[in-house]
Amino acid sequence: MAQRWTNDLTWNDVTPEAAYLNRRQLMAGVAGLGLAAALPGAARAEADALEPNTWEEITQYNNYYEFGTRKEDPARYADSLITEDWEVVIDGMVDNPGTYKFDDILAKMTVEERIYRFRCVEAWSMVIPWNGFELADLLEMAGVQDGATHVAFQTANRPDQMPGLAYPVLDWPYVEGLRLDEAMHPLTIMATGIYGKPIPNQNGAPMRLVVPWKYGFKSIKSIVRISLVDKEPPTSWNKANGREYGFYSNVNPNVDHPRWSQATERVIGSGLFAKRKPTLMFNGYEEEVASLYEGMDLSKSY
Ligand SMILES: Nc1nc2c(c(=O)[nH]1)N[C@H]1C(S)=C(S)[C@@H](COP(=O)(O)O)O[C@H]1N2
Ligand SMILES: [Mo]
Repeated sequence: MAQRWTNDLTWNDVTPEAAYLNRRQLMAGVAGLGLAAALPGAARAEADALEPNTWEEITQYNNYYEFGTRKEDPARYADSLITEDWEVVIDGMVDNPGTYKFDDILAKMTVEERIYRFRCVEAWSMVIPWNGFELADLLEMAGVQDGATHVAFQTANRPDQMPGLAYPVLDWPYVEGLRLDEAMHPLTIMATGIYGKPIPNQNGAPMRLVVPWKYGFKSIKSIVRISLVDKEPPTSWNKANGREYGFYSNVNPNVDHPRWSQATERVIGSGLFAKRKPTLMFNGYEEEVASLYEGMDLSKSY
């Protein structure tokens, strides 16, 4: 008698990985055009060896306090954020200030896949296959003026769509900042997708910053304003607790958080008895970014 077999997998189970493979093939195809080659050499070779987390891990375990402080809250509540007709204000020390439609920005930018390590200050980590464009390209479009030294970013502030804003966990809206040379670095991207699909709301749709050598909280989500300024801008976590969260927040296994060690990290998806691995200096991007901090005392400029 023929053995009965029921398939308990649906296309939902396989689509993200399938899309990912197609994306990889696509990238292999465009490498000759120089798009994939844009990623600095060592980081690019490295990315090929990284094993990304699953779609489920990346989209069900999130920090996005505008939707609640539990890891499962953003996946549950962030659908209420309306991302259609999204606009981004670019202002401050730029030649072309204005309100830009997200769709118009995206049409002008070169979107690439970037597989990056992602290390939260809470000492967990993932590997995420982002799609996005270099922030430098957007800043060049805006025309950065002489004298600008930093870039300030702001998240949407919509109490009707973001239930977490009812709680004074942070001084809303969420704000972040980078030094201009950090913002212009080729590893710094604006992510608009994951696994070749549009970035889900819980991960910061329609456009969020990704700075892979810094703790995750620097990677501000759902950006509505980008301002070129001439001094270090205030940042949400630094305002909340300056002793625990500095402006730089570069991943550094030698500088512990006042309440826990940063020497190792819990690898998300490695099971109940989660595997820990050693945290790497600048999250493994030392070769690319260490020169930005030459001469700085990293225990003081944390
Ligand atoms: N606006 C906003 N951006 C945010 C946060 C947030 O609460 N609000 N959390 C940060 C933190 S602490 C981390 S670790 C990452 C998490 O990104 P992910 O959910 O895509 O993994 O988003 C960062 N960006
Ligand atoms: Mo984080």
